[in-house]
Amino acid sequence: MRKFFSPRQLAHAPARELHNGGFTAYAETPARAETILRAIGGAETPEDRGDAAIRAVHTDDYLDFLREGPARWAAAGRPGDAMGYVWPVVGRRSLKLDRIDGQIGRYSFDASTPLTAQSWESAHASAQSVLAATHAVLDGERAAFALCRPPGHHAGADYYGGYCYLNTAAIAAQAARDAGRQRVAILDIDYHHGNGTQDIFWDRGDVFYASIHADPASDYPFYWGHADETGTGDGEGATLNLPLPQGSQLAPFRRAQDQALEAIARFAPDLLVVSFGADTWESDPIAHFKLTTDDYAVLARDIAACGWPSVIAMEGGYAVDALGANVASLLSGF
Ligand code: OKP
Ligand code: ZN
Repeated sequence: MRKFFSPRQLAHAPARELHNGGFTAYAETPARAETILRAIGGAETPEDRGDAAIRAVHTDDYLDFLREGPARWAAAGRPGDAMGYVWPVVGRRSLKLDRIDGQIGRYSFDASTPLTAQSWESAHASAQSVLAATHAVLDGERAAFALCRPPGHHAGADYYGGYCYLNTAAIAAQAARDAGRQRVAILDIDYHHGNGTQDIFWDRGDVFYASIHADPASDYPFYWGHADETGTGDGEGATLNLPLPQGSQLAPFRRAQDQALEAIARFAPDLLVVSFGADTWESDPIAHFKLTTDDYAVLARDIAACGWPSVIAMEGGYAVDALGANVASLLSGF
């Protein structure tokens, strides 16, 4: 299988995050990518295809903010990484404010995702990796892997959060649409609900979004991912949320994935994007499912058996010592 990763994806390295009321070391580290890279025997560096496919998903003003926010933060005399502390209550106007703190609130949704001077470079490179994998599949590969880091599925068209800045799965799906594939499905098997991906395709019938994740009644991101969220307008019925309780092992996870795959089969996609998080692993430090390393090969075989050309985009997974083996197990199943 072809695999893609750019060394530029290592530059982004926030120092710390707000976690349960205190500051802790940032969980989404460059070491995650390095350990995956070692376990899968390296990856091709993607060519830089520029911004067009990113602009097909994200708004221009949001991308300007990702690039220019860190300099505005420094110009305000602030040390370290840009971090927000005030957000517009849902329903407030999306005002174009000059103050850096107001802008952070406007373009993000949580306090666990700092913006650094390197975030744009790494997020842009992460998008190039998923675009390279997508084009490999469009050109005939059965499956390709993008070692996306920073991850993407929490980022919306105009917001970042959950360690995500550019929505790589959405960029892949939209690139496939723009290359003439009529129907694209996204299967999100990260521990957390992919709220950004859901929002981006919420009112569209051409991209199906199915997610298996921890019940948002108990887990981040809380405000998305409930079973009654099914899309709207042309997208009514094209979103499928399958929340599971903390502690879930392979059996219930596999049943939920079968349900998702059956729904995707009815949708009949021309291409599948898999948002893969290994934070479903039994000892992940920030998550609470109970999958084993071998389980990822089982899940991957079930997906591969459906026969859809597949782009696999890396999302979460924070047990760095086990991460390489977990990703290698998943890829072995394809
Ligand atoms: C990103 B991905 C809980 C803080 C939650 C954000 C989690 C982002 C997960 N105290 N931090 O879906 O793996
Ligand atoms: Zn996650």
